[in-house]
Amino acid sequence: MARNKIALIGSGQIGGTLAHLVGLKELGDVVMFDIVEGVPQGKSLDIAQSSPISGFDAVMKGTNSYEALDGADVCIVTAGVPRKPGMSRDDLLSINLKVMEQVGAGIAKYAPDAFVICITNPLDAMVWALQKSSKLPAKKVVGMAGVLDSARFRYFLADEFNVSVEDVSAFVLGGHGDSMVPLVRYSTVAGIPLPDLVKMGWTSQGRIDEIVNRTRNGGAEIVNLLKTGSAFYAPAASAIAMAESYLRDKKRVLPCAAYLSGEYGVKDMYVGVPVVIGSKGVERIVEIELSGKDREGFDKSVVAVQTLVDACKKIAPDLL
Ligand code: A3D
Repeated sequence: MARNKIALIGSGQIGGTLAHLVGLKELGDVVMFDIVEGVPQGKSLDIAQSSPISGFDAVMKGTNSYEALDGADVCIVTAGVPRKPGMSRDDLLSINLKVMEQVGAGIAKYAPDAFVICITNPLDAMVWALQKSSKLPAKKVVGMAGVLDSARFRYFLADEFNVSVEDVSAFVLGGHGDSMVPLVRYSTVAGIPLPDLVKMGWTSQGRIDEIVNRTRNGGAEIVNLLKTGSAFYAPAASAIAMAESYLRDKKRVLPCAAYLSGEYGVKDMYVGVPVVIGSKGVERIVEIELSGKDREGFDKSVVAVQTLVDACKKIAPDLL
């Protein structure tokens, strides 16, 4: 059986980590693309040279030409500029919107059957722009954010309870960033919801609130520590989980920025919701009932995404 082809558009911090993970997990051959000459070529050669030691077989190719994307099964897009300290994800909007238009055209021409995962920030608006500019079916274009946000939540909870991360599941909805909505009552340790763990004396409501806040600011915490860029190991691992679910038809239920056409009362927008990812792309949108504070938080988050999408429409009216 021929190997899958995975195109990484953007070969920076996340792109390089993605290529390494694709190799280690033997998901397929890799094409690394970037506008900077030498970077995708150098990183792919370096990773290829690690393959005899790590024990994987994969073609690793670096390129500055969209042609090399030809026939890719999965495209993971990180092209653009990351946040610097003091810069919000929204400041990135106009720069990265232009990048999405170029990348969308390249994917449309050379990889129209691919499953496309967008990581570039501001995520919910960029994935929308990427789908519009590539014109690929909406179920084949998703944004990575929820897997990362929920992984952060899971990690902090596992640390709090001193239990394995494997036994903690977490549920995060809404847009990526400060408006994300971690759903405490759907987050569990071995199936026990967090409010029950508070009743059992494992932790206090105050500590849960602190962890929720830390999760919301998870990206900024790392930006402030690194000073020269944003998180890349966990974002890359998150996108790989999504790509793997598609390529291996695992049908995992993962929180992703998905195109909504009426679900959750939202139309023509990408918002973070749980979806089933299988060989057809987004095979199902899981619509849970929201009430009270959760609904309020979700609606607020939708308004934040809408503002960004409206700004995109203003800058690039031809995207519609
Ligand atoms: P970085 O290491 O700067 O890599 C970006 C790469 O994109 C660089 O190598 C650039 O040369 C390249 N690039 C710029 N313009 C183009 C273009 N027009 N075509 C092709 N390549 C181009 O950044 P990074 O890898 O750390 O982050 C990539 C993106 O992911 C940024 O927008 C981040 O803000 C975003 N990000 C999102 C999350 C989410 O959870 C959604 C988390 C972390 C980072």
